[in-house]
Order: sequence, then structure tokens, then C-alpha cells
Amino acid sequence: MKKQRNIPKKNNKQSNRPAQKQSGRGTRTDARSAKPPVKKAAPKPKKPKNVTRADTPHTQTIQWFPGHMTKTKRQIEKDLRLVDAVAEILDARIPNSSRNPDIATLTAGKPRVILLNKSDMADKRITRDWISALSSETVRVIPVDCKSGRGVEKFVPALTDLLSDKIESYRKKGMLNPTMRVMIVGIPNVGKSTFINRISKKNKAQSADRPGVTRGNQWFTVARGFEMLDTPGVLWPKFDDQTVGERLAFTGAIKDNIMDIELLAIRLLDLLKELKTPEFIERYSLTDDDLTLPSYELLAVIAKHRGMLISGGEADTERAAAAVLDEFRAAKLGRITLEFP
Ligand SMILES: Nc1nc2c(ncn2[C@@H]2O[C@H](COP(=O)(O)OP(=O)(O)OP(=O)(O)O)[C@@H](O)[C@H]2O)c(=O)[nH]1
Ligand SMILES: [Mg+2]
Repeated sequence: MKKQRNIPKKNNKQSNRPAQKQSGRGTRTDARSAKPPVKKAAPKPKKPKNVTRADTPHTQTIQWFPGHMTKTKRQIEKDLRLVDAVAEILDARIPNSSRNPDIATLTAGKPRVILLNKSDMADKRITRDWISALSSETVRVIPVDCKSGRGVEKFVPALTDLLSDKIESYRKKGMLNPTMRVMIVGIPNVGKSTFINRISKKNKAQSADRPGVTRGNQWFTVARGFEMLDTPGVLWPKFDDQTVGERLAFTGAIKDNIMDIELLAIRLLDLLKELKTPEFIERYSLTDDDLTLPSYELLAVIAKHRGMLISGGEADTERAAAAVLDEFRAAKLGRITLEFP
């Protein structure tokens, strides 16, 4: 019978407990000097008044590595000894940027299945190229669409094949039906919990369309002989290449409210203008001339075409920015892959 259960209580408790303060109680001599300085949350970047987007650079530094991600990394490291394999979920639209280098290193010794998720929103041909590029003797690559379930059925056979030697050695030791444990890892919002729900045909793992939903490691029995560990999405402390941060932001792996959404949409429009997908052109009723405009002007055109205006009839570019991002994330502007192998 399929059921949900928690891992050895000790681990689970640790993963849900708020991080303990290293206050050094007993050794502290001066309470004031020992107190860490109160950190104010960084204010959301705002467009300065009387300065137009034409005058300002259109890039922003994107970084999102809250404390719970450090905690998750530690927990992943701890739980690795309990698992036989790792399923790394990548976003098929950005297979390179959605690969967390820290987690890849951390889990390097384990047999691995890579799931190229959200393949329903990616370019089919480029996904095929990625499958060839990422596959190897010890790594199986499967394109999946966890929203509809397409491709998910290939996971258990691929894993069984990958772990055949291990399963055989368990059987030789007298374990006729050994349980294989798999850790699911990936960046925030990539579809880890949705995958678990799909494969178990139950809706026990909490999922939603925003990054940072899962907050602790949790075990699920998903199929005969398989248990899976859902983990919270993890990023890394610094993106050396800011295009990586941007692509993660475009696809919804980074919390929107820490970014300037208008700047982000302008950068996305830089790409969409080049790609010129029919869906993009038709959806915003764009002319050839519109496509030659600087992206901050194009955003205003889109706002006007959509009737998004503020008092005085000016374009509401902030609303338009949110719409462009939402619609890109829902593949309403076409099946777009941003990275090639
Ligand atoms: N179109 C599409 N949407 C998907 C797919 N897989 C997941 N989603 C959606 O992506 C969103 C995020 O899914 P989750 O399963 O919560 O993602 P997660 O990786 O568990 O996220 P965190 O727990 O925040 O790290 C949800 O709205 C899902 O419906 C897919 O293959 N295609
Ligand atoms: Mg989740």
C-alpha cells in the first residue's frame, strides 16, 4: 500500500526546527557586544523619480540565498547516506542554469537520473539535444511534463535499470523485495513536489506556483519498492554569471518580490524581440516597427495594447511587466528554451 511516512524521527525533527542560535551562552561577558547587529531586510529596488528607463542600466544584480537553503544543503548532505540514487530535476527551458553546482558536487557519488521537467514548455528539438548531451553510463536523462504526467512512467524502469546491480546484490543477501530510496533535488519551483505527486498518484506533497513552497525533507512511498525524499529547492550563494540569475528569475525560480520586475521584463523582452515567436507577436499585437524599439519602450507599447494605463493615460509598465513575465512562465509566448547544449 502506498503511504506517506517520515524518515527516522531524529532527522525530520532537525529539518523542521528553526536553526539554533550560536549564542555562546555561559561564555558571554557583554550582552551588547555579543548581540549580532540587526539586519534590515533589503528594500525592494525602486525606480527613481524623474528618471526614465532610458537613462538607467537595464541589468540588476540578482541573488537569492536565504538561510533555509543553507539548512537544506546540510540536511541533504546528512540524508545522502540513506539513499541509493538521486533524481535531479532540471528545468527543460534552462538545463544549464537550473543545475545547482553545489548540489551536483554534493551528490556526485550517487547514481543519478536527470529529469528535464516542464518539457511541455520547452522547445522539443532542443530538449532532444540536451538528452544526448547529459546522458552517460551512470546518468539517465528523461524529459517529463509533471503537469500532465507525460514521461513520468519512464522513471521507475530507468531507475530499476540504473540500480540493477544493487538490487541484485540485495537479493543475493536474501532481501527479495528491497526498497530503493531516491532523493529528489532541484532548484526552487522546478516541480520536485509535483513529480512526487504524479508518480505516487496522490497529492500529498505540497506544491504551488511560487518558489520556496517545500520547507523540509519529507519521505514518500511512491511505488512498489521505491521511496522518495522531497527536498526544498536550493540555489547557491552567488551567480558568477548574471545571465544565470536572470534566466532563473524569468522562469520563476527566484522570489519576485526581491527583484525589480520592470527591469526583469525589459531583459526578457530583449530576448523575445530576437526570438520573435508567433505567439509573442500575436498576443501583444506587435508590428515589425514595435520589434525594433528599445525594450523599455516596447514594454510601454505592450501596456497600451493591453489597456494597462495609469492616470493621465500613461502606460502602466509595472503591470505590463508582471503580465509579460507571467505569460512567459506559462508558455503563452511559445515553447521557448533559453539554453543550448
Ligand atoms: N507546465 C508545467 N508546470 C509544471 C510542471 N511541473 C510542475 N509544474 C508547476 O510548477 C509549479 C511548482 O511546482 P512544485 O512541485 O511546487 O515545485 P518544487 O520544485 O517542489 O518547488 P519548491 O518546493 O518551492 O522548491 C507548480 O505550479 C506546478 O504545477 C510541468 O512539467 N509543466
Ligand atoms: Mg516542493
